[in-house]
Amino acid sequence: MSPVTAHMLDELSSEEISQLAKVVRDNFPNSIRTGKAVTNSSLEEEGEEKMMLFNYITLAEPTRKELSACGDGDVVHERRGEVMIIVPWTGEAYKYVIAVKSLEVVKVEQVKKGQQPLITPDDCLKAERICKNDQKVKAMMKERYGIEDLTMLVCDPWSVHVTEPGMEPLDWRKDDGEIPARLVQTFLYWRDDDLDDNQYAHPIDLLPVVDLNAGKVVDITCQDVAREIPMKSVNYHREKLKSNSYLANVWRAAMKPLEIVQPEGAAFEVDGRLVKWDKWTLRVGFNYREGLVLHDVKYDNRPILHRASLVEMAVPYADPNPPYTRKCAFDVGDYGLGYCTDSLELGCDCLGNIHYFDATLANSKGEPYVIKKAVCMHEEDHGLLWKHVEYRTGHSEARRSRRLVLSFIATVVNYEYLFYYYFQQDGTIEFEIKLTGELSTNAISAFESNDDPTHGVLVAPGVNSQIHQHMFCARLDVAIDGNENAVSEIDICSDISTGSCQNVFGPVTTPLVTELQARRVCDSTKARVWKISNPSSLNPVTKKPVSYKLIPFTRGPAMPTLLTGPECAVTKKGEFATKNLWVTPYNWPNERWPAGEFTVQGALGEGLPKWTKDDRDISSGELVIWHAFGVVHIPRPEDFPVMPVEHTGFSLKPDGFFTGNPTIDLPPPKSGKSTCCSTKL
Ligand SMILES: [Cu+2]
Repeated sequence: MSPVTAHMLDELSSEEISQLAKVVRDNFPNSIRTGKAVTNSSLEEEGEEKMMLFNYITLAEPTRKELSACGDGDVVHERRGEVMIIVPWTGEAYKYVIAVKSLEVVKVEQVKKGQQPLITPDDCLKAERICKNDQKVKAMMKERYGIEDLTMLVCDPWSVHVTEPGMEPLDWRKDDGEIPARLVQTFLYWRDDDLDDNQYAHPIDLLPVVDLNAGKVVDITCQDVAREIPMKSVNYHREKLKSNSYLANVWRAAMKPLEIVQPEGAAFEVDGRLVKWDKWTLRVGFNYREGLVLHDVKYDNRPILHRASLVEMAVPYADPNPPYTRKCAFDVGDYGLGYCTDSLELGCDCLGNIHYFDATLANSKGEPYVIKKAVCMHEEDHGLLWKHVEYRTGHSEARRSRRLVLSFIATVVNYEYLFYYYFQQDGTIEFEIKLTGELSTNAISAFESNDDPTHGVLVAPGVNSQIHQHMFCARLDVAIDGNENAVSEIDICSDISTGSCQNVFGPVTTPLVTELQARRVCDSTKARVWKISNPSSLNPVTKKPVSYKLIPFTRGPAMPTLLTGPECAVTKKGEFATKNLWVTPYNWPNERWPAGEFTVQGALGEGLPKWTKDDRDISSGELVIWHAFGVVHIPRPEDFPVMPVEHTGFSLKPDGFFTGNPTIDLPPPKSGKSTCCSTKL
């Protein structure tokens, strides 16, 4: 049974996950359960069991209305869980909604045939096993490269997306009655001598496509003439670095230690998933798809965000040479950031006085597992918050900025995404994404010169790293001082019509009142921001609605929206990333995923473009802000073998939310540990 103290937003416990899985097994129609097994599977020889696959088991979060009905949430209400299962031998998928306490099945719906739920960690491993066991892959590896033992073969599992328009054909749309294919394309790499060798230095010109439902390879693409596998080792693993002759005396001189010390412990309080720090309160959530979710974010008990998370990411690759026209990923919808979340390491990933939150997820057998230390929470010194010196008297007042950081890290195949929410004492919230990890490299295409790829950068001999984008989408259920919110666009413009000296410039405010009007892009020439205000709460000083502004991240150059052409399938699926701002009326749980619920092989035009077509009224009410942003990644040799972090993100900053500097009451700082090391005092 669920614990009596469970909050409606608490994720499912291990016990609850097991119970829900059992309910689904018990309720699953016998006719389907006893269906015939797939044939000709590469894995049959391996003796793999045919079984119903649990795609995810997660909390079905309540609506705002349901949540407010239970007051402060301490009262036990009937939480609900959501379970997605796949039946490989029919190609069907079913979504169950089940009451967590009574275990009553509230709803069952069959997913439209052919729509594919995301690729789970188990699916990724299975795709690699199928590929490595495939007779044709074995034959081609022998024929093309003289390799018979595939122990060192690495098969990176990439989602397959729509192949039209303008993309390399790949037929997964089976005729009626056939089992729909559930496809994973596998980019192949070689490891030189052992499992620690960096495979991305050894890309192989061979692209098998696996059908997970059929359990076999259904397509292999390669160039007419095999390229030699690049064999120069380029490593980052500490053991390999030690032994590699090209880095003799590997480690530079170690610097003196830099430790973060909080002698009296951290300043935050944690009660279950409820966090209190300085004037902030928030609730920590986590699920298989979004990873970290923030609920009920308040400053000084005034609401700011009802819910916030990262809900999608479009990663198109810009190589027109087949088969790379198919290379793109929607990392949130395709793989699930929660599923890809790493267990963090104290003193390495996280420095200082850390509180960790674990995450509980389900594997494809419906069994719970725990990602220990999935979310890190700590405090950071963030330089000065404010300062002034009265130069006549020499008196100085300064306050240091301390911020609360909540973060998690996802490894999506080759790449690492580091997600950080920062809460500052002045009411500012920042969201920063750091991008690192390994470039997804490829053998240079036969169409390219050997040493100068047109659509990528040579990062090692024979190793091409293609140009690509990472376009993210954050979903913000805003609640600025309450539920009644409105959005406007603020541009800073010159006004040469006023006065004769033409010295006038200032903000021009445009209310965003319908969905189509609210599809907006950044304009750094106008310092464009978007203001979210509460018309029913006036600031006593300005007599205007209290507000926060959404500021696109200013670190680094201004970044464009999605750069793929208007007819490209990636653009049609990732249309959310063709604008930086969308605003919709709150519609939970129907409107959660900006590129659609099913992104793998999914239809074009789903999500935000579809919802906003009706041009609904957004002049005021419960609103959702969708902010798309990202980076264009022109790989550098310096990004190989592992990439120093790139940054992107945005800020939410109070603008007329307070009557003055909210940190004026911060006591003067003192640090007993800071020392003067200068010899000339
Ligand atoms: Cu990149």
